[in-house]
Amino acid sequence: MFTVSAGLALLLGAAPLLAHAQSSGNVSSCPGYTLDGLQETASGLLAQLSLAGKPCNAFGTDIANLTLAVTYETPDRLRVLIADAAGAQFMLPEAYFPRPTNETSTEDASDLVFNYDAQPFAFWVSRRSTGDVLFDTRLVSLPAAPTTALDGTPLDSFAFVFEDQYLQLTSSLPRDANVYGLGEVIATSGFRRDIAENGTLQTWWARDVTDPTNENIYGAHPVYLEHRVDTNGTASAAHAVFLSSAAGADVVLTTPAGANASLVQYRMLGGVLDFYFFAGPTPVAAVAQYGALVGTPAWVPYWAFGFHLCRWGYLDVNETREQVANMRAAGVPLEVMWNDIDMYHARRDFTTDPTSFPIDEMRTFIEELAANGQHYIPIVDAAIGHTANDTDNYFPFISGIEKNVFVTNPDNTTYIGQVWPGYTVFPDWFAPNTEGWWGEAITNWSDSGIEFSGLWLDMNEASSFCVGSCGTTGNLSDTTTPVSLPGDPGNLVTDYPEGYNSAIWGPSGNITINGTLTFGNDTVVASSAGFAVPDDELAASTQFGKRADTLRNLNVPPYTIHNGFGDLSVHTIATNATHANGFVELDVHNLFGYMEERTTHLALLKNQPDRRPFLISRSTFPSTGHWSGHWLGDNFSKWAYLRYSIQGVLQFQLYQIPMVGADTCGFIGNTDEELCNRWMSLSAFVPFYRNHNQRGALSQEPYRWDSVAEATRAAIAVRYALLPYWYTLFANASTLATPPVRALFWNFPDEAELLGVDLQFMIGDNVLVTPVTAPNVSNVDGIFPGRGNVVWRDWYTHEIVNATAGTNTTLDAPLGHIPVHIRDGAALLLHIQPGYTTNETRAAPYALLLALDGTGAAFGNAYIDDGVSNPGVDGTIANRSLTFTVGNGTLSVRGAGEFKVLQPVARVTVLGVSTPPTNVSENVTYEADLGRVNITGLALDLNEDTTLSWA
Ligand code: MIG
Repeated sequence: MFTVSAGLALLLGAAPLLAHAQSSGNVSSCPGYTLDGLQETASGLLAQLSLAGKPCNAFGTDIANLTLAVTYETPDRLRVLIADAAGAQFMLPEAYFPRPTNETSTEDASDLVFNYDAQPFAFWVSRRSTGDVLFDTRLVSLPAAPTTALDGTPLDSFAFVFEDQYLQLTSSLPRDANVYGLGEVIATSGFRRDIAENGTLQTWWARDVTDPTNENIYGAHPVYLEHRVDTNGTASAAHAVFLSSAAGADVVLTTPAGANASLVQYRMLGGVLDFYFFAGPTPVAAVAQYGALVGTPAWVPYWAFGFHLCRWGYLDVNETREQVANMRAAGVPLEVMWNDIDMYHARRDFTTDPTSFPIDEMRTFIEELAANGQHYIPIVDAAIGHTANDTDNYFPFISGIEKNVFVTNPDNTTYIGQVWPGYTVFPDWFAPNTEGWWGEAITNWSDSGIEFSGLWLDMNEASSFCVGSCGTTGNLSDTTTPVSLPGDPGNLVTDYPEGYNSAIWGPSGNITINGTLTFGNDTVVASSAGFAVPDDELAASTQFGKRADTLRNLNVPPYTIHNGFGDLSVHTIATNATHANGFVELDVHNLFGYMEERTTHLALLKNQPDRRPFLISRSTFPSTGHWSGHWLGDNFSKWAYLRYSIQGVLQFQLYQIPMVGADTCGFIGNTDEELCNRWMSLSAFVPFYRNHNQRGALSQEPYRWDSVAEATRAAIAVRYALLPYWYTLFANASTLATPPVRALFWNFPDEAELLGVDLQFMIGDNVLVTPVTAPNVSNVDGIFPGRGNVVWRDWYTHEIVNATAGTNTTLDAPLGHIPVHIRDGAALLLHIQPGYTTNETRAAPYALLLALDGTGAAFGNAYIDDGVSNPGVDGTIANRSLTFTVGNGTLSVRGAGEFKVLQPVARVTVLGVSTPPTNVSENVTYEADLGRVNITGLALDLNEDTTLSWA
């Protein structure tokens, strides 16, 4: 079972491996644990667990003594921590994570109940109100292990195993359980994870890879939401389970042959088992309870909800500036212009190329943007270029060396990898000087002329092109093959969307990029044979002086997780690299992106304490949302990836990183007019709305095709009208942790037919989006939740949808039109007149859309502030919170808060009115066919409480 790849074994030699415990690879003989010494505490219990027999040493060394700590932290959150008694295993360092402090509750107050068997030790968590068992390591309903093979890996045994390099814990679940999360992943099964016999084998190991399906990608999120609906469809309950661990891991979801239950099995490469259970019982509540633990999402500036334009391959400032002008000329709103690594000098962070992006011109360009109410975001790569010689005066590298801020080798020399600048070093976010050094580099860049409004954090898995270390200074592996970038001669982008037909959509040649990449003083190689890894034992012995008991194999952990790249050090930092605090890369690999996001957010805040930092980052981890948003990475210009983008957005709502979106129109390969048209329409209803393209692919800015420009203008008009609603949902996220975008069943939890729906989604409680996700069609099927008890009205026409309850309805959706519907009972505050920028949009008055329910009632609320000031972690800024309540033909507006709202409500539209208003006039009209009352010419002051009647 334990194999080392031939090449790697050769490089490592036999010696280091012999120093480690012999692994049996046989989990089925593991003895389990016995619980004793139980003590009840005010908020739970403490106990010891001792190994119940001969160590099996399956994938490392069994740890004989464990501690169990059960804490009822709040009425809806239960923590179950199983850790080694010695405290030598890696635990997430609390100092770096936003966590509630000292929250304790009691068992009596909780709907979750912890239960256990002492011998062999097993535990289960049940729901007091229903008696439902939510999580259960007794595995009573599973066939005797070992059982079926899954994806080629044996599902070895269900034993509870706690070793220095392998933890295994299995819980049974209801047969065919509805499980969501456990990514980051692009699952071909959809948002709902596949739990059939050959269900899911998900790996957690952050990886820079062009989006594969069903494999580990950029981030690791060991959290799932499980939803149960009884067969009558009358009762439902959701809960969530979070394993707070950064360990590389596999997690398995399957229904073993012959079992009347399904299971989830965790296989962790180390650390401790730190589980949190969240009681729900609604999906939204369960997600919010998770957010209350890992930290509420960062406040998003108002402008960040505008449209963002980016590509790899805007080769100079003029080409970048031209996009801004072309967008303006086409009348397609552009809020934020981005640059990729093309802007850099010698591919180095915090530089601009003196020829193609002269700093003075950049300063002027960014000032022009600002003068027009627009913004600028540049890229920041994770790796820092290594200087070539003593005269190479690259300050971020030189000062970083002085300040000891880089990841090291086990012998304390600087760890060297390779990325776009050639040889590179990597910030060690755990080192004490890193935050100051990083903040200084950022400030210097901004002060020099790159006055950005936000930053784009890329390559932070972290990506590196050698397999592990490239060697040490003076002894670097040979550089032979220069990297050929997409778009370079010989590397043209020739792929098109499924079903692309040049006869219909017109010819499109391949673009050759003019201008070659030179790599400064280094030549970049695509990969390297060099794997100069010093003896990992050294690294092990530096861990806080821990691990005197055992030596871990840091290079090749005995259990092989199913990393898509195979060995763990491929395309990233070697697992034996060393960080401050004695942390080794093996333990903190999945935290690299998270720590960069946290450090960058704090650095920006330090420079400008009053302004909300805005970050979009690639590699994420639980709590990322507190500091940063996320884009879904390197997708393909394919219809399949347009569809996958929806499950991606939904996943990240669950992960509490709600500011998320895909590379619209697709990143890799050429897009086409139809795909780009539909995708620009879809992404207008997704929080982070950015069109981004690969170097060398056909240009895909929305103005390139008339139909795409038109579709984009139409979709943005809706998006910008809805901005007060979006902004309120995000304010709720930042204060209450409720997710802005919802899977349909999150809002309608009793309707089992919605459990697998992931091509439609909702914005908050009230807006249903039904995008077209396939080529060559002019209609789309969608389900309208509520089983006939909800009236859905078309956003554009206000007509009531004639929907069939509980099943699909076919809607007209010609190219350029995206169906959007409003739930009855909604009162939505809108911008009356979408402008070119969000500033212009906010400078016009508001409108209210009141969609009455069957009783003539509607309700809504809105949160308004200046859109940029930073309320801080727990603080508030001047704001105004409004409620809109409608009944008996009267709207009542109530407000609280001191923020002065400059714009009045100029128009109120009421839908669902069956009796004509009493005072019809020029400003009060009634359309009987729509049941619509239109009240115009108003100036309702939102700083005062008011009422308005039409009955
Ligand atoms: O290895 O900076 O995901 O958005 O355009 C490619 C160039 C590096 C990967 C990012 C992509 C970006 C690209 N980067």
